[in-house]
Amino acid sequence: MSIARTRAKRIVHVAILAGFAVLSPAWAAPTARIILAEAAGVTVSDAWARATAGASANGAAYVMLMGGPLPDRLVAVSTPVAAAAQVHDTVEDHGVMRMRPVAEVPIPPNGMVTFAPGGLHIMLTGLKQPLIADQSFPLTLTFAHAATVTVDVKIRPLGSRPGHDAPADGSGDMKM
Ligand SMILES: [Cu+2]
Repeated sequence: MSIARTRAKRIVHVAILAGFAVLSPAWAAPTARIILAEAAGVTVSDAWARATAGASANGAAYVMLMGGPLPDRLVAVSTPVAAAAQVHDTVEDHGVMRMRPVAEVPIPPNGMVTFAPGGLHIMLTGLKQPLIADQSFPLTLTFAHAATVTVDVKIRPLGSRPGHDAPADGSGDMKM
């Protein structure tokens, strides 16, 4: 009974998304933002990372997630350029900014989740190659419901700030 209901809900979900895709092609988006990939129900855009200095073993990547009509969750990230990729958040602990792993990132319906320096980021540990400005690398995002999607992460020069549409977080010297 419950399995049948879940399947029925999933079919409706897919049908709604298919209709949405037909009515709202990416080129009709009102903003100038480059849509890198549109998973079923979750849109991933503005994927970027800072170039790494020297032989740094770690890096960080940032994305913008736009929720679809139903709630979803980002449950895993991976990339061939690092031994491990994991979502981290940045929290203040007695005046000290610390990073902590985040198992899942909730994506509210039609809500936007912005990864940015000083906040949510995708920690890349054990980099297998330096991240060189103006190059890019693939990043795969796995969601609880939406289809898995792989986006191209643009590497920006060291010290670059988030895109114009990301909030200024005043994180100053935060590197991750
Ligand atoms: Cu981190």
